[in-house]
Amino acid sequence: MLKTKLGDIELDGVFTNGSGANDDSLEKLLQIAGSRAGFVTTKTSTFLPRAGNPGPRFYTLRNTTINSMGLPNPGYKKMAEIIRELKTKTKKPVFASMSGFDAHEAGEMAKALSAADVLELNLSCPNLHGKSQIIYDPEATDEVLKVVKKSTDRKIAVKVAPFLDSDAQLEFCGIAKKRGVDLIIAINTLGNAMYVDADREKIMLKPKWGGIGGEAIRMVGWGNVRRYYEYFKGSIPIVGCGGIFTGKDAFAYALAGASAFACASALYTPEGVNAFARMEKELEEELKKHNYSSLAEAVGKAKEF
Ligand code: RRO
Repeated sequence: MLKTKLGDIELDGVFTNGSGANDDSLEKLLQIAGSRAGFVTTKTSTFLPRAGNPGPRFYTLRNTTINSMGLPNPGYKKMAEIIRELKTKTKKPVFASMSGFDAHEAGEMAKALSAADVLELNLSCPNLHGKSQIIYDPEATDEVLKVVKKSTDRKIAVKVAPFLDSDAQLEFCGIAKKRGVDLIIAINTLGNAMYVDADREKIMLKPKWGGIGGEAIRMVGWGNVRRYYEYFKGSIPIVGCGGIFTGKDAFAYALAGASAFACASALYTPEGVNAFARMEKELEEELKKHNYSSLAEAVGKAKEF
């Protein structure tokens, strides 16, 4: 059984569900809470309920996923009710993923969602076309963080997009530091992707473009995590996300600098939440094989040439 710490949050279990993987109802969240997940993350909620995009909107191809869900969720008021109910049934920390479309919405939502232990600001949904991802807009990011920080006494995590440009990532790091972000969840899916089926001569998602997750983005995940690790030097803990299917994948994320791990694509399999127990066992074996006596000891230890 592995334990970890994210700042002063102690976790019995080092994995969580990456927001979006079957986590929009009390029933699904309870299933995650009943597994070896160390904490539970909700589907991102918005100010108003949303049906999301028309389908088909999700595919798994080998170990890669593409989605254009479009933020289907019951709205933040209902999500706050679900979280309150969930908190009566589990002792595991609950992360409320949220996405306000502007700073005012975010502030209102943050108050209600403070029923959770941590507010996870999703500044990186790739599927809201006609609206730039907040994370890619430094001024908007700064404003949202300022307002949310004022509206809650909870810890604040930011779910970040894959940065394909290191200087843009470093600019975000400066804002996160200035605004007192407590945790980084890296990375969300890689947007602007498309699945074209050559045999059918067809774009397979109804909304055409979507975000890819899973194996295809794992190296981007490692690279982004490492950059946060080097910038924050351990002062802001990192949850690694992107293509984690095995304990060995998680071990590599730890070596890059992550202290816990979020899985999304891996949960869209018949194994479901049982994947957490399997990966935990595999990760324990990796740590032992490489002579680490705890996960904390391995964090950031990837050797360099
Ligand atoms: O619901 C979605 O379309 C979605 C979200 Br909110 C997100 O953060 N990442 C993603 O790949 N899909």
